[in-house]
Amino acid sequence: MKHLTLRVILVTSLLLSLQAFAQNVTISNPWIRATVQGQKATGAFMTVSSKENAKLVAASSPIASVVEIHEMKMDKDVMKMSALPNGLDLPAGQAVDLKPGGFHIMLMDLKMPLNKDTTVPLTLTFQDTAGKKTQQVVQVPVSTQPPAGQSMGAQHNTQHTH
Ligand SMILES: [Cu+2]
Repeated sequence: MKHLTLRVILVTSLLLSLQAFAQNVTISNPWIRATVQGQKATGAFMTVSSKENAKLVAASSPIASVVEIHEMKMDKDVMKMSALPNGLDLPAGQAVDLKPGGFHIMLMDLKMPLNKDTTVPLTLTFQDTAGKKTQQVVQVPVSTQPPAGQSMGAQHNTQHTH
C-alpha cells in the first residue's frame, strides 16, 4: 500500500511537470502541404515558440514512415535540404518559423495521399536544457498554401546557432 501511494505521487508529479513544460511551447499556424498523385514526400510548417530554451528534437506521424527535421538553404545557387542532427534550437521567448525555403518537418515515405482540407496528426518531441523530453500532438491541416495571415516572406527573428 505504501508502495502504491508513492507510485501514484511519482506519476502525478511527472504528469504535472510534463504539462508544465508542454504549456511552455506554443505552436501556431501549422500546415502541411497537400500531395499530388504519386508524391511520396511533403513538408509540414508552423511557428514554434518556447518560453524556455528548448529544442525540437524529433517528429513522427502515423501517415509517414520517416519524419525528419530539415533545414533548406542555398548552397552555391542550389537549394539544398539537410536533416538537423541535433534538432532545431528554440531560444526562450523567440518565435521560430518553419516555412517553405527554411526549416521544415519533412515527411517521407508517405503511406497515403494527403488531400486538402484533411488533417494529419503530428507528434513533436521537445527537449529542455536539462535533457528532459516531452511530446505534443498537433492536428495539422493539409493545405496547398500557408494559412491566411501568414505570408510566405514573414520576417520573424529566427535565430539559430550551430
Ligand atoms: Cu526536407
